[in-house]
Amino acid sequence: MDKTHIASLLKSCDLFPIPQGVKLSYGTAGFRGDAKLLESTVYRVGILSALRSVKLGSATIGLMITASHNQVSDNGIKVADPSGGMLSQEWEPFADQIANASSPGELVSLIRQFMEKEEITIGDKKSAEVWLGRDTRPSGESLLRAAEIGVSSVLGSVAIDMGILTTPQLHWMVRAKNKGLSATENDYFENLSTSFRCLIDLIPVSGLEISKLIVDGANGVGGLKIGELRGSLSNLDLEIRNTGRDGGVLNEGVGADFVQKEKVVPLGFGSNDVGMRCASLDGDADRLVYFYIPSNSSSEKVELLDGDKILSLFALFIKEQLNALDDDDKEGKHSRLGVVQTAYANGASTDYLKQLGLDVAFAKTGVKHLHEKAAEYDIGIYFEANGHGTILFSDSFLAFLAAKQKDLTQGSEEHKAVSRLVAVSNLINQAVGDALSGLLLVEVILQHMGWSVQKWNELYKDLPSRQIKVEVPDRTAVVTTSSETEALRPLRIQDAINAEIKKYSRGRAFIRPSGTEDVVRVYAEASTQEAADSLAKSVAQLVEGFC
Ligand code: 16G
Ligand code: MG
Repeated sequence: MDKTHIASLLKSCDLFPIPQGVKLSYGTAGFRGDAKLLESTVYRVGILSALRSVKLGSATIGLMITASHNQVSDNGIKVADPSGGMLSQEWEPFADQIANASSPGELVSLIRQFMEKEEITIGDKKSAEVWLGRDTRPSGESLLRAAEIGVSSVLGSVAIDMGILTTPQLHWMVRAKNKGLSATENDYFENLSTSFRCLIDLIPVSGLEISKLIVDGANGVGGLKIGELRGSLSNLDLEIRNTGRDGGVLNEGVGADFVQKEKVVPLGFGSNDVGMRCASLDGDADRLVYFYIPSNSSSEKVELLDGDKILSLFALFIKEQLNALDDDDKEGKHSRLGVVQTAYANGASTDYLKQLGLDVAFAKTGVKHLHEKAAEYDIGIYFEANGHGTILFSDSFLAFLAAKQKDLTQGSEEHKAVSRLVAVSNLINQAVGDALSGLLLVEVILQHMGWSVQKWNELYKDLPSRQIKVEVPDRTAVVTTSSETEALRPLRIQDAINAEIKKYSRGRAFIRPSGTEDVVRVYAEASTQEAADSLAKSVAQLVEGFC
C-alpha cells in the first residue's frame, strides 16, 4: 500500500469510530448485533470483501446485510465467496481482527500485514467487485453506505448495490455471475419458475385437486419476494400473510425460527386455518418449515414439519428417481447419494432415513459444515432441523445426467426420472439453503406423490425433545467431538451424561457451546415429553456442576 492509499484508508476509517467495550466475532453466520453498533464493523467487512476479490483475481464477492431471524433492531453482515458459499474459514480470523481493531492506525497495520502474508497487491486498474444486498431492516440503508465506503476505500474496488434481496438470492447471483451466467434478480426468478414448471409437467398423474398453501413471510423480505414470484407460478394456489405491509414487526411472533422453536401458531394464523398446509420463512428467507393446525387442538400448538421432515421428503423423491435409472447406475457408480444432518436431527428422522437405506452423515452445527460434507457426494442433501438446507449436485453427476438425457428415448420412465433430477438441480439453490426454492420443491413433490401435508407428516413420528440453554462462566470449557454428539471436556462429564441417558427409554442427549450466544446448549430426547424434559434438566445440572 502506498502513502496515498494509507491516507485515504485512515480518512474513511475516521468516519466509523469503533464502539467501546464491544467484542465482535465472525461466528457461524457472520457478525451480528445491535444495528446501532455495527457501522464500523460493516465498513471494515467492506474492506475485507474488496481484498478477498483482489486476492481471487477480481472474482465477484457478495456482502449481505441481515440479522436473519433476530429482532428487527439487530442487524448483521456476512460474506459470500465467489462460489456463492460462505466466506472461506481461513479468512475468519482476519475478519475478527479488523472488526476489533481499536484505532485507525491498528486497522491499517493489520491490513498491511495481512496483505503481505496473502501476497495481495493493489494496482490502478479495477481489481475488485463486491455485490451488496440487504434485507428489509430499516437500519440496512445506512449500513449499506458504510459497506460501500469500506469497499471503495480499497483502490480499484467497485461496490454495486443490488437492492433488497433474500440472503439466498444474493448467494445465487454471486455464484451465477462468477460462472459467467446471467445473474440478475429476474434471472433468479425465471430460473425458479421455469424449473418448477418443468417438474410440474413431469408429474405422473394430472388433474389433482391442489389445496391452497398459506405462507408466513415473517414480515420480512421472503414474503415480499415470493409475492413477486407468485404471478409466474400458475400451478400453485398461494396466500401470503405477514408480508410486513400490514404493520407486523419482523420476526415478532412470526417466522420459521419462532414456529420451529415454540411449536405454536404464528400471528396472523388461527382457528380458520385448521388443517391447512402452511409454511413459515425466516427473516432473510434461508430457512423454511411447514406446519398445520390440528383439528382437535384447543391450544395454540401446531404440528411442525421441520428441516428433518423436509430432508426426508426430498430424500425419498430423489431416491425414487435414482431407482428409475437403469441397473448399472443403481449401484451408485455415478450417483452416490448421501444425507447430512446435525446432532439436533430428531432421532426418528435418522432412523427413517437409515431405514430407506441411505448413507446418513453428521456434521457440526452451522451451514458451512453441513454444506462441506454434502459436497462430498454426487447428490448431497443437507438440512438442519431449523429448516436450513438444500441439495447439492456434483458437476460429474450433472454431466452424466445431461448425456443420459440426450441418449434416452423421450417419454420413457427413465428419461422422465433423469429430467426430474436435472430440473431439481436447477430449481434448488446450489449455493446455500433457500426457503423459496425449497418451498417450490416441497410443493412439487407433494403434488407428485398426491400427498396432503398430514400424509407427509406421517412419514415418521418425531421423538419428544427438549432444548435448554445454560449460562456458565466460560462456555469454551465445553469441547465436543466433531459431530458434537459427545463432550470431550470437561473430563468425565460425558460418562455422567451417559449414565443419565441410560435411565430413559430411547434417551439421547448432548451438550455443545453455542456459536452465537454466551451459553452452553443442552439437547435431549426420549420416548415421552416428560422423560425428555427430565433428561434435559439433569444434563443441564451436570453442565452447571462441571463448568
Ligand atoms: C447460525 C447458523 C445456523 C445454526 C445456528 C446455531 C448459518 C447461516 N447459520 O444461525 O446454521 O443452526 O447458528 O446457533 O450458518 P448456536 O450455535 O447458537 O446454537
Ligand atoms: Mg436466516
